[in-house]
Amino acid sequence: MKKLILGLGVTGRSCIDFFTHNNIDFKIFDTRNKNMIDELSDYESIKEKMYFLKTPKDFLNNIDEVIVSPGFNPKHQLLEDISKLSIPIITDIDLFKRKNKTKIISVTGTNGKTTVVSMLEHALNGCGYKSIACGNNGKSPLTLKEDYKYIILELSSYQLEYMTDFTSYVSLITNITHDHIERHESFQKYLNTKKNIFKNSSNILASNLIKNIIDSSKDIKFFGIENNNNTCLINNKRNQKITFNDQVVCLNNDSFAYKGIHNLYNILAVLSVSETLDIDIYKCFSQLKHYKYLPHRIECIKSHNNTNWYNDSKSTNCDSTKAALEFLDKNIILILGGSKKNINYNSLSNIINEKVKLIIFLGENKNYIKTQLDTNVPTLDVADMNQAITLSKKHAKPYDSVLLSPASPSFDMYNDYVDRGIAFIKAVENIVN
Ligand code: UMA
Repeated sequence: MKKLILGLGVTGRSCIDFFTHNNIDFKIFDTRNKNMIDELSDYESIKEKMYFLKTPKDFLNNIDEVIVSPGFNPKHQLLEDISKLSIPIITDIDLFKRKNKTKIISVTGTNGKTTVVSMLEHALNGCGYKSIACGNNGKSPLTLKEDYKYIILELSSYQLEYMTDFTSYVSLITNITHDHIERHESFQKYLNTKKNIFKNSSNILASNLIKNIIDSSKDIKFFGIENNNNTCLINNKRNQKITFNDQVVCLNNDSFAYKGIHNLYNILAVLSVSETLDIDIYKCFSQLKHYKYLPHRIECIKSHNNTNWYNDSKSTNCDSTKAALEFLDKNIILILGGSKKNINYNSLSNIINEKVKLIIFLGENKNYIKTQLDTNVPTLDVADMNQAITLSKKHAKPYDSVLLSPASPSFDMYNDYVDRGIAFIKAVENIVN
């Protein structure tokens, strides 16, 4: 009997290494043409195990388990055939959990999950608990080589859709807003997939932002801000010792600046986990003081003639762009757009009217966004990043901000959001001086 791996990306490659190392027989299928796959030469020794584009007859004979990559199209005929034959479908995460019994902290959410797992990794290690963040942040847990006290798993809805083993010591949802509707078909289905994270979890934590949309019969402990009295909530309890203003959060005599209200929520998420793990909250807080934010998230990459240039390429939906606009002062030149996605851009109209002085549209969905936005803000269309930067420079006055926050994926022009962010940084370096 053999395993079948679907998809030859980060996940598929980690499965190949795992099976090879453990002497388990396998084959791989990827729907792309093999000419499109990078570094195929790395797999010369197993090329007879690899199949591309179409599967031969009787391909599923002798297959006892399928490991599917998160991005693999759930409607692909092969998955239907696999289900008809009742062959179990699992993920790299399930495979990992079979072999490794370390306590797991699972994190999901529409936005903020990579930041929360990296903040947790930073804080737990700083407090003396050896931990690592992996999963949707790009590191398959199957590649881990060392022992850890805690494994922090970032889980996307794509992974949660295919996973079978949800066991976690702590599971946490940062927030849930409209996203990935192409894949999940409706918000309700997307929400239900996200809620899988709570199955078989010893401690369930969630932001109070989603209190109204999740099942309160579950034993959920909420964290967040109670707006009516500006109090912080940690695991259902008001914590009067944590105070904050627009920029700074304090715990007794300790304080540090945070980057936008969405990051205050992320900080409270981390403090909730640390309390759940019985870690001293003061110690955890003082570790967070030294946390360095990840690139491509409201990252100030240049200040020139009193104009700040921000790279927020990670923004692939309206809520993250809204968070960036809320964080910055008025008079923003906003570079918006990318590849098409089924979201309603009208939710950005109010904040754009309040804060933005010019929208520069870049990307294939510019007309789609325009038909949905209800604003009187002037707009310009550009064909590439250099043009976007040249025009931003022309229109920027002292104390304005220029913000790349596309509220869209990047695949129309770039490999991913990192590639897009790097293109922005390079163009700013070349043009703004
Ligand atoms: N493939 C097919 N058929 C398909 C779709 C894909 O054969 O229908 C093949 C592709 O040709 C490619 C491989 O599958 O060879 C790619 O698989 P994949 O899309 O699952 O990508 P991986 O490289 O395995 O990366 C995945 C996650 N990608 C997606 O969920 C789309 C990565 O998240 C994650 O870091 C990685 O596993 C490790 O866990 C990326 C992401 O964009 C960063 N995630 C989305 C998000 O954060 O919004 C969900």
